[in-house]
Amino acid sequence: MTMSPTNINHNWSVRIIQLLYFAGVRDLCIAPGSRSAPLTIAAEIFVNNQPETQDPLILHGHFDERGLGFFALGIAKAKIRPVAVITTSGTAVANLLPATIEANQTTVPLILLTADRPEELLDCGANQAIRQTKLFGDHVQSTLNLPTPTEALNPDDLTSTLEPLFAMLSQGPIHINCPFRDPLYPNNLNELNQVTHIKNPFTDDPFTTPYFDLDKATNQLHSIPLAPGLVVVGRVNYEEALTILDWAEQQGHILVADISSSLRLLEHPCLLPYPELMLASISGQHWFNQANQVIQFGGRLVSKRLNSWLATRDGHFIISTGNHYLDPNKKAMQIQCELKLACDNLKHISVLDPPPSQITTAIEGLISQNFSTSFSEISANISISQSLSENTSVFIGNSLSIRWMDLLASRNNMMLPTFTNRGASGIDGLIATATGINEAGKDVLVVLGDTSALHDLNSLSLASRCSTSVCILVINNQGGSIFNLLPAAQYPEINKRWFKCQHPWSFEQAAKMFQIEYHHISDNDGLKDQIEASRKRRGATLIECHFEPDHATDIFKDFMKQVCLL
Ligand SMILES: Cc1ncc(C[n+]2csc(CCOP(=O)(O)OP(=O)(O)O)c2C)c(N)n1
Ligand SMILES: [Mg+2]
Repeated sequence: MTMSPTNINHNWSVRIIQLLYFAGVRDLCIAPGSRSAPLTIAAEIFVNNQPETQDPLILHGHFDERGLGFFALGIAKAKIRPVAVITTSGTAVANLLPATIEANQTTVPLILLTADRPEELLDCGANQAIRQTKLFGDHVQSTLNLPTPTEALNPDDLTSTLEPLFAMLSQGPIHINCPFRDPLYPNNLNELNQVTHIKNPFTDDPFTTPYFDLDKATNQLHSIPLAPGLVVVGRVNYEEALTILDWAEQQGHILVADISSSLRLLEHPCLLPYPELMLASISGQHWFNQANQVIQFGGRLVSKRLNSWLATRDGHFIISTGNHYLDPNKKAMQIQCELKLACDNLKHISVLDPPPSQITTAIEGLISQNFSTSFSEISANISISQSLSENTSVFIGNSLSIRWMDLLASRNNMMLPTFTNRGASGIDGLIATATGINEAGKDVLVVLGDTSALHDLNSLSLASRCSTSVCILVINNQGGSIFNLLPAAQYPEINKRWFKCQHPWSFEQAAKMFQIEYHHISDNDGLKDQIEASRKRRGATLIECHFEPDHATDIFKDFMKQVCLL
């Protein structure tokens, strides 16, 4: 019996969705479009037919593929599991590139399902038909161009085609290009075949397939010398951060934690307070310099000072789950393995005793002297770090906020999942990423600059539908003030126009457009109160603080002169 053309596309698409589910996908993000209609309809039908007892697949929609890609990235980071995205053909696909780059740099498992015209409609002037398979270049682990489904192709064969691709997810995103021939829509949903439930055809969970050489990693870990050293923690996920802290507690080791590690904001005897300020001070530097070797978990340290210091050490070992090399100084030996395995095999190393507590007291004294009375961009970031509460995930935007937080954030008695987009350090997609993080069920507090917020304005529509609290803090210094700390500052007029892109705008009307609660705040206590109030409210709140463009960077330079003398 011949199958109707809509059912050929439908059976193929249902099987793709089923295999995604067996690969561990529980969140599927969908952007609108006709070419992807078979996948979208199959996803909807799959979801409507899933047994109540099963861990459900959840569908998320958004009109903008660029924001949707970042939203998916946020979900994958927060849930620590693969997330799939469906787009139509053409430039819709290209809009996934920024989020894909970030995912690939930081080994986040995204699955890009891009619908396409069949081969016979490419390079012949057909509408919305572009060459898609090379669009992601080196920024995906692999691209697969599926055949256009026909009656001759058996959906069962998709298992062996997709399994090796899914096995690459532990290292980052994969791209599956899905051509479909018309008709793309059934005349009636009832004409589509029922979903036939299948058993999981994968022998292993593809996402957890071992991706490193166990013997090699174990030997490398044991070869790390005993010498007195330091342990630095860079970007690791929350579960990995817990494992490392647990190990440090058992071994009595002190950790130097980067802001992207989820450990920097925690007050704990195993965590060095204010690592970067410590390293900037004379007495702190003296302490750091006693360490000959450094073991680093995860990579991409925010602190340039720490990176420069690492270049001066005799031994530097980076332990990372990913296969990207992570030492900008190009000196470190990198060991690829699970961080838990590393902790289990690092019982032999010796680490410096913590520095004298007077250094911390002196640093805290300077912070309080400089930033506790007046309201500045820096004091606002400190107030934010003091207003965090249980059940919150923190997402810190690139540019100055992440630097203020890394340098100056107060410590709390809670360990909060902390996220950043430091793979490629883009200022794009930050609101979308934060709303994706919110899908893991915790409240989210995101702090970002005004230019970054302008970049991702339409993602406020994603924020407007969040069911738990999302507090979006926009530090509006009228442009990209980071350039005040860069050589561009030597030419004030050029800096203002071409680097900072100074502007007069405020976000009140944007919040209104997306029906988001808005507050303009101009003092530290007001900021703390409003963060607290936003937590009690469900949904999104946009809090904006205005500052003069050059104020924070000027007072910061003065402050650092005082720190250096400690
Ligand atoms: C997508 C992208 N474009 C450009 C840049 C370069 N860049 C880095 S920081 C920055 C300015 C950010 O301004 P804002 O968000 O207002 O933060 P502030 O510097 O004021 O803290 C720019 C343009 C980038 N990192 N990513
Ligand atoms: Mg700014």
